Amino acid sequence: MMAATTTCTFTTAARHVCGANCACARASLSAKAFTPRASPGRAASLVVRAADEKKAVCVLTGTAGVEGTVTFTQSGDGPTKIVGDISGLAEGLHGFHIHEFGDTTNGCMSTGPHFNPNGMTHGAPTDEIRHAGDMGNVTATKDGCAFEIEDAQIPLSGANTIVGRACVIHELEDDLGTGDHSEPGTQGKTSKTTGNAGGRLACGVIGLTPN
Ligand SMILES: [Cu+2]
Ligand SMILES: [Zn+2]
Repeated sequence: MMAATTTCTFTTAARHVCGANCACARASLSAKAFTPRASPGRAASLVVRAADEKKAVCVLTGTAGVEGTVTFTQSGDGPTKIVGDISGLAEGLHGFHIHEFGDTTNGCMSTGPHFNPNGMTHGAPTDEIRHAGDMGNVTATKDGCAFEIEDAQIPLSGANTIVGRACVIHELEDDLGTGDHSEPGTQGKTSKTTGNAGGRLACGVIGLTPN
């Protein structure tokens, strides 16, 4: 068995460090995508695997000078891999979520709340109780914000697909549901619904893209 997959393993974490060694994971992904056919006998299974890989992209734009691109890749029913690159952010942690609607008619506000098909409260991506759309925080440095996330609750097909929904990058750190929830309301303290992540700096609709 050719094992080109185990040198880098990325799992969902509460915080995703941007600008870290992301090239390693990209190399791993590329190696997987372009694994040469080892023998005629392996060819059939490789073809099936390629056909079962789905890919989507979200181009983030906003009014705050923040922009970026996020790609989503899923093989079969496996976890979805996210590779993001966002510019224009202040240094520090920023909440990153999948929101319910792919509607940007009123900018990022019309993308609605966090994608929450299971009726949960807001949490960290590693929590059992969380919105499906809770991707935690990404970290911006002076060099920008490049990140990798892997998550099992954001499929690219089926009843809970995120295709046609939106990704949103926020002004502030997401408190992951552990902060102040004393003032429910759009301008209040709403840790259990928003993570108090502040304004929506940029967003985009998640759409299918060729493999
Ligand atoms: Cu959000
Ligand atoms: Zn949430």
